[in-house]
Amino acid sequence: MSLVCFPFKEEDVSVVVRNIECAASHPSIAGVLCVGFSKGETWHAIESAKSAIEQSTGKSVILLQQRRIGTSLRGGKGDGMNTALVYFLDNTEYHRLHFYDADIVSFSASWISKAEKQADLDYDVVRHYFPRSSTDAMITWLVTKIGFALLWPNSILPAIEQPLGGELLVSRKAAEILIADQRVRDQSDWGIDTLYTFVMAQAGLRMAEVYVPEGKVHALYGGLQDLRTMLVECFAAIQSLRNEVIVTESRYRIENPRPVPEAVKQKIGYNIEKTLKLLKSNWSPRQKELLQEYFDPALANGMLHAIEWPCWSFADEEAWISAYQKFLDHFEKGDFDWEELLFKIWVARVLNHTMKNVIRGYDAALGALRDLIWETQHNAAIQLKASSEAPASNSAHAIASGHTATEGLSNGHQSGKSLKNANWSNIGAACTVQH
Ligand SMILES: Nc1nc2c(ncn2[C@@H]2O[C@H](COP(=O)(O)OP(=O)(O)O)[C@@H](O)[C@H]2O)c(=O)[nH]1
Ligand SMILES: [Mg+2]
Repeated sequence: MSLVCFPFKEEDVSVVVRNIECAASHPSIAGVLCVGFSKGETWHAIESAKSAIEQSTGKSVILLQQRRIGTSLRGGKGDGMNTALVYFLDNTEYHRLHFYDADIVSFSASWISKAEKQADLDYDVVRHYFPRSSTDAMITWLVTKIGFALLWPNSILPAIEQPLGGELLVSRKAAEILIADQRVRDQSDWGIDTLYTFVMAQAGLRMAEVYVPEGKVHALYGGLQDLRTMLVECFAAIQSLRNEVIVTESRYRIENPRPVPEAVKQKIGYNIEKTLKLLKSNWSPRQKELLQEYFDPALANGMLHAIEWPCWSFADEEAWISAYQKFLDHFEKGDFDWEELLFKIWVARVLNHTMKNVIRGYDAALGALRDLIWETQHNAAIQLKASSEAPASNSAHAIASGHTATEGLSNGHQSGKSLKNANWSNIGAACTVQH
């Protein structure tokens, strides 16, 4: 029998309670663990509903406040998920642990059944993946998947559809590996999903992805501004891993997707007008200096023009890959100016994607995102191959230092220019400023 965990902060209580009831009613589930950030309104609503659910289902509902497991980073969802791992490992009557976000309106028993059925084939990890709108998942595509493709192009990481997804099942073996890892315990913030996914791949765990055709309908953000903390923490998580190597192979299986529902295809995931203002906001003289010191002139000039007039065509795929490598080397989490630059350049990239790819239709937009990952992965793998075939002294350095393909790309010799030939449609012209 399995345990389901819902990590929660403050959510629509009727949705949360319904989800707890749904999980507790499932025949494979013996207990539902709710791990709260604090004892707020949602906590009290669960507390009030708990005994009625226990009586009607005959299952235990456990309500825990998250422990402070990490010590250096902000205490957030990572502490919540790690608190659940510790509880699961201490309570050996449960064989598997499922995680689901508490705010999912479309959650149903079939999500649990799908994961259980796949885990019966001895997968250590089963992840759910969903149809997404073409402007959704911009952190996943542009930060996590790009980072995985650049840094570990030969691993399974770039192939994982939704590496930041909070819906997954882990076996006891996977939970033990995760919690034994100091890097996981330390990642108490939004970076936790990156760390879980990375450590699973590095440990060579058997991983499967199952497709949920109805999609994940959940609480929406007001605009890209609300994603700033998540962006910074997810990027910093990748950056913290940049010198790691993956030598193991994982067994990996993915269920084919189905046609994407029309409602998902037509959804625009953020407010474009509100977002345009973000390019003009919070500039400091130091941000402009950093921009000019570290980034390609076309990108730097484009960002400076965007302060005066809304423009984004400079933030194309190639510019993003090149900037990403600069951030990998120089970004400093906690430094406001670096965080603002990452955020604003990402905003410009999201706008560019929207205006260049999304307007050509859903399939073209998703195609452009997939091509970007594929080309980035391919180029990084070529670099890695070249460095391993280089004369002994060079390759010895690459291996001994644990460096990966991006070193070759970012140390000035290639500077992202090897990506020039990538098969990205280059529709955007240089930014022009109109008054
Ligand atoms: N325990 C705990 N749960 C959190 C925390 N932050 C977010 N959550 C929960 O994690 C899940 C995912 O968060 P959400 O804001 O919906 O992220 P998104 O779906 O990626 O936009 C939801 O159930 C949140 O209530 C936290 O600091 N601690
Ligand atoms: Mg959500």
